[in-house]
Amino acid sequence: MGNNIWVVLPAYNESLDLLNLMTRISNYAQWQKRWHINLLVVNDGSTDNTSEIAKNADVFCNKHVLDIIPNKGLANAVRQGINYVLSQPVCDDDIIVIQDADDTQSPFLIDDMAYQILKGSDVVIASRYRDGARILGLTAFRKLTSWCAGAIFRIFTPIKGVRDYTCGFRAYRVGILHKAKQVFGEKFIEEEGFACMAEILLKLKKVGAIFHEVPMILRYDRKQGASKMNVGRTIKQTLNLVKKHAFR
Ligand SMILES: Nc1nc2c(ncn2[C@@H]2O[C@H](COP(=O)(O)OP(=O)(O)O)[C@@H](O)[C@H]2O)c(=O)[nH]1
Ligand SMILES: [Mg+2]
Repeated sequence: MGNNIWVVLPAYNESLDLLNLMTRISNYAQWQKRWHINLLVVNDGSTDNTSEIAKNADVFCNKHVLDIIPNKGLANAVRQGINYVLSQPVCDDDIIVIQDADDTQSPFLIDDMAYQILKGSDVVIASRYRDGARILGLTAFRKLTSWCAGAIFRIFTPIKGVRDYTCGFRAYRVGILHKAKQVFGEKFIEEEGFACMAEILLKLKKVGAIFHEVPMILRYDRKQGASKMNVGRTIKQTLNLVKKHAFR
């Protein structure tokens, strides 16, 4: 049985929201009794004081800060974050949670996600498209683009148990990530930018992962900083990814 949860936060210029989130993760770590919580902030060449905030934050769990200089994008940060955790003394039943650093997703949901992993899932997604989910404060345009992306993936690259292909808040069993690294090596995450989120699911499907979703309340209204997503580029990357993987 695993005892460790590693919460990985890819962070690029998140000085306005990071401390609030780290405090909530600390509260979660203090409240729960089941897991040993480790927090890894992957500061991706931020030009604000994200790195200092991460280093100075006083939290009720083990804390690591990885500085990448200069900024290389979300996919690289996720790749390096996963590699960092896999190089630590972890076992296959430990869990890696990746979530946005913008304080829009509650860390207390980690409890439900980890429980689903204990029950046998390899990947658990905090989903915007399950009963009980809510999206607060996101523009209609962003809601529409996310929904369309989901519809395209469901039609062309369906994965059993998955409705939300693009949300970054997920829990992964360490064993399934090890397996994907064995099979794909450095090609596990090839896409750049936000498209890597869907790519990770498609690659994990190929190594036989079991997927599950729990409903998430997305509190975009809490976000103080600007979104880092370039919508036009993400749409282009998404369509390319679907083309590569469709009907395989
Ligand atoms: N490491 C890294 N993280 C990034 C980059 N761009 C965005 N992110 C992070 O990816 C996550 C998602 O970005 P976010 O602005 O929350 O997107 P949105 O919530 O979809 O508007 C956040 O944790 C960002 O800090 C980047 O260039 N590098
Ligand atoms: Mg976000």
